[in-house]
Amino acid sequence: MIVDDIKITATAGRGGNGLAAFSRVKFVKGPTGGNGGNGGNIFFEGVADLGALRQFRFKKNYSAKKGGQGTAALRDGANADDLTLFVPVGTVCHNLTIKTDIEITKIGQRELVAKGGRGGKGNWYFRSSINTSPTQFQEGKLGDNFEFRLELKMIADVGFIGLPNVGKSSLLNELTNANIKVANYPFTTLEPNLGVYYDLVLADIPGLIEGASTGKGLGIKFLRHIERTRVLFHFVSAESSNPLSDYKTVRKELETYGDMLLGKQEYVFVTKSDTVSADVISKIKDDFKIIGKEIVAVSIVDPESMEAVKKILNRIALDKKSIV
Ligand SMILES: Nc1nc2c(ncn2[C@@H]2O[C@H](COP(=O)(O)OP(=O)(O)O)[C@@H](O)[C@H]2O)c(=O)[nH]1
Ligand SMILES: [Mg+2]
Repeated sequence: MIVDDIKITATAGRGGNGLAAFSRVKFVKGPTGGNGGNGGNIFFEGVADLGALRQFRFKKNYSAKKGGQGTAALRDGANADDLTLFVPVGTVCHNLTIKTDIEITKIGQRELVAKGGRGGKGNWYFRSSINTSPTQFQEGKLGDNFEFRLELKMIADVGFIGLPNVGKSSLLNELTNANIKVANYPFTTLEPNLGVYYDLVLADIPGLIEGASTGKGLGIKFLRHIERTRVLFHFVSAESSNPLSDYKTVRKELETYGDMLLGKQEYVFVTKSDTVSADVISKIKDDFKIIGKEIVAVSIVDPESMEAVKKILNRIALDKKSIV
């Protein structure tokens, strides 16, 4: 299971206290209390592992260590080690406490998200010509304590959308080694599945039904995974009594989610083309002419149509290279 939405708290380390101490050596009077070390910071760092949020399922509270206490003989406490939490590339880190968002988009991207408290000054720091024996010292400051919501928005290149049972998962299986459960009933795909086809990441989004935007079926929460996808493959089944109306149903749900999905480049895949006659396929293609998009008849048991799909994917891969 991919964990894609989870809350954690991050508490950076407290600074170490400064020390009030005096030299005990004869004739060498004066303050010798060192400063406290700084508390550990907390960082988020991007990794390729899409399952990385799983680690937060059971352990929800993360704390960095406290800075070392200042010691006598003017020795400062050690700065505490920083704590790094690894999150998948594509994670939006919402700081719920101070209402800011940071997005991790690259592997190795490292963001300071909770700053450790500063160490307190020891009494040596407070000496002056008028106060040669200060007893003053500071306590270490508290580190940041924030609550985060970590939301994974996968960065797929192509999103597979359509009603349930139209062959999305089957095609993904056929193209990649994703090996997803495929069955002839709605909602076998209960979470988005990802497959990799050469340089492209393909996301199979669980079937949308009429009313998904109002919470029917699996709802539309999975659509966030294709917010940043450039291309959509919109699947309609050749077996349907009215593929065009199926298409419109799904478009309506996309519209409710937000305009950003409607504007994407879209191919219409008329799937399971092996189950109907060539006449039916050309009638469906005619019906779809009014939407002005590329229509492709697809069947996973027809190698020729699979080649056509691969050609489209290769074209998308080339476009991707020219954009990056
Ligand atoms: N005859 C035929 N059946 C297919 C084809 N693609 C998928 N199916 C079947 O259609 C059903 C639903 O497929 P699935 O991939 O689970 O659909 P999804 O819900 O859109 O992911 C399964 O029983 C598949 O075996 C195809 O090209 N031809
Ligand atoms: Mg499926």
